[in-house]
Amino acid sequence: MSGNAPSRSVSEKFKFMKALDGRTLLHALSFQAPKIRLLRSLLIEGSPAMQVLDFAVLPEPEYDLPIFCANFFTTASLSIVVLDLNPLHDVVIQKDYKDKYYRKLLPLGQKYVELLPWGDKLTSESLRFFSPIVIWTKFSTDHHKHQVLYSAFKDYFEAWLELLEQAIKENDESLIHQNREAQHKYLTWRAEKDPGHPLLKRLVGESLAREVVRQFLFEGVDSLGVKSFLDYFPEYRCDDGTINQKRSVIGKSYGVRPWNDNGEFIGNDPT
Ligand code: BLA
Repeated sequence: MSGNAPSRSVSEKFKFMKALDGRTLLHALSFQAPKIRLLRSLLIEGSPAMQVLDFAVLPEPEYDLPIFCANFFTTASLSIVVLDLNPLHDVVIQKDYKDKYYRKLLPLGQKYVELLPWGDKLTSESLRFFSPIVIWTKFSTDHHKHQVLYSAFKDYFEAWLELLEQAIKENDESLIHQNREAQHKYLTWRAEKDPGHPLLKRLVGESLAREVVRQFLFEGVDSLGVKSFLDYFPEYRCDDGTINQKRSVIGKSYGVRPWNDNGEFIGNDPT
């Protein structure tokens, strides 16, 4: 590459990618806006009938807003879904944070509890990034369910946009720091352990997958903070100081929804 060629922006570089199979297409979009540090979406159109939407909106650190997260993986037979306003701060310990954002949204969560039921056991560590209204579901792919999911997506996104509109900028430096670090911890978790990584590696190869993950999907992981994965999640440290490659050190748990109708966590014991 010539020395004075303009460097391509991140979104340009990942805008359209063709997978190693020569057929699957990956399409990336990203935006910034007032109050929004990063809105990004990765759409994967594979064959036969494999589709992925990984859509997230990450606020500026001056706002303690939840992170909007829509994660849909579907094949001809199976759909795996996470749809949530992922809490920025702990909603089990920090009751004031939970009440601030989720108390009013509990009826919205209730609306989909039966239509999109709890998707059985999952990586236990994921639970701390989920809110009392999380939709975590797995189902045999069918058109009707996809319509319900689309309706849930619209409802959840509208609810999040309303929170965004009402959000007031924080001026206290120490609170802004806490927000920034919480977002960095979230990005650090997902950049290392997101369940989609193995498939992404198979599709585009290890090196491009790593770039997509660190520079696009979870952009900010290398700039918002200096702590490492093991600083945040020391339980993953192996004897030789490396990161345990297992996705979970606890294993899978929470076979039933661990939140009650009042949004209280009732799954203290991950078994
Ligand atoms: C599976 N994706 C899953 C599962 C969850 C999530 C909970 C079930 C497996 C498990 O228990 O871990 C999603 N987990 C999340 C999210 C958070 C979390 C959103 O902790 C947020 C904190 N998914 C993608 C992309 C691909 C993808 C880009 O986002 C593919 C390129 C695929 N997700 C994917 C696949 C599975 C999956 C293939 C099944 C893999 C498995 O169960 O091992």
